[in-house]
Amino acid sequence: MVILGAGPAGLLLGNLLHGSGIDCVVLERADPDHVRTRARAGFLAANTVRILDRHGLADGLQRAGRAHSTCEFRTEDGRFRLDYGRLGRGERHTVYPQQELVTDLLNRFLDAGGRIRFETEALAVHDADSPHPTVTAREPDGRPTRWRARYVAGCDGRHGAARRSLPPGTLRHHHDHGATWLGLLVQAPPSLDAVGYAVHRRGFAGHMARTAEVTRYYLQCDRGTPADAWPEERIWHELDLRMRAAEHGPMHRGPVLHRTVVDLDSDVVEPLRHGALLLAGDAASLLSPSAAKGANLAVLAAELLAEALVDDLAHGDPRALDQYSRRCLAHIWRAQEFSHWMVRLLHAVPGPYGRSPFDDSLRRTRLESLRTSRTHQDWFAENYVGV
Ligand code: RFL
Repeated sequence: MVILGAGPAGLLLGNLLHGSGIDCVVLERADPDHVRTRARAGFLAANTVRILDRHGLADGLQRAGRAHSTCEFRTEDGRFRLDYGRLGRGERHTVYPQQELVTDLLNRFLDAGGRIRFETEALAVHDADSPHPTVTAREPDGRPTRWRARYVAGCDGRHGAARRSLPPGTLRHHHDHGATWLGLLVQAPPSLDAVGYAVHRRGFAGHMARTAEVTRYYLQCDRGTPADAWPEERIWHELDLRMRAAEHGPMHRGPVLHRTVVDLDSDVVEPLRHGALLLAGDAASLLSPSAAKGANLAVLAAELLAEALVDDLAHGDPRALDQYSRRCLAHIWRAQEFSHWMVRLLHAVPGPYGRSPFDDSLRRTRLESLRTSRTHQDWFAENYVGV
């Protein structure tokens, strides 16, 4: 078994397969330091925690993760909070930075004797329609190599080799939400004890705790804005205005540690299996970060895929593998639907004729319904934490 990519999907899959006695190797383009320090997600769904716990991989997040169950919306009509831990299914998030989770999974894999080749870039998957697929790769010294396997798991993200190797005619749904976020990691404690979503005519602003000392902020910006375009004074000015700091309290300032620009788009590959090539995580589907689902879906897919591969390879039962794509896509589309709804709740995305007062009024009405309707709040909570 060859696994492409050592993100949450590839490393969980590697741990589960190795733990079941399936011979596997992980090929990872980056070096170990980069893999262990890449800051991205932070909100783990209850189901993600259950999956990791079920396989004895939740020690770190149980030790250092923090339960989280409140979000706050700030709009032109005031602010309101939803204690989503008491709504819907009563589930919470666990805040645990993705790089910590990846480090835990990597350490566990290596301690158990798992094989991983860092700085080895997969170039293409060949003969996926045969029982003897191969992966061509480039070794750290630039030498080409070829890996043989019974199956190849494409967990190498959106721009990886798995996606490039899909047969012509594969369906790829793509949706550009039209909005762009400047993502910031700031060396400062969280400014509020909730996820903050600010809907403002200057654009969206978001606040998400990461640790007691580090906070993630998002600011909607124009498409094409370079990550370093805004000086720090402008960032704090925009955050203060959009989060309405004058009314609701100041933002805790600190140095900006990291910046990234994210165009909000979504895509889904269908199906997720092409003979011996199976896709999971961002390679299968990319979500806008509006609802914090990507890492959670990656974990869910890795468990589904691991169970199906063990059935096939260890017990000769191919049924779960045959159903993998259909089962995984059901979760993916549900997450896509909710993320899409969140994007429309939080943004005034200019259409071809500029800002639309009609869309603005719909958005305001949607927020008002969320503020006042218990039924709507239950639906929100179930989807917000669920994957
Ligand atoms: P990853 O984590 O991208 O890992 C893929 C790995 O594959 C390697 N790779 C290759 N290796 C070999 N050969 C090649 N040709 C290769 N090409 C790539 C890469 O180096 C990498 O190590 O994918 P995976 O495992 O599918 O996990 C997906 C998640 O990382 C992603 O969905 C989330 O980070 C998305 N996301 C969030 N998800 C959440 O659930 N909650 C959040 O709060 C959240 N916040 C975010 C996010 C993503 C963000 N960005 C950067 C788009 C915040 C941001 C800013």
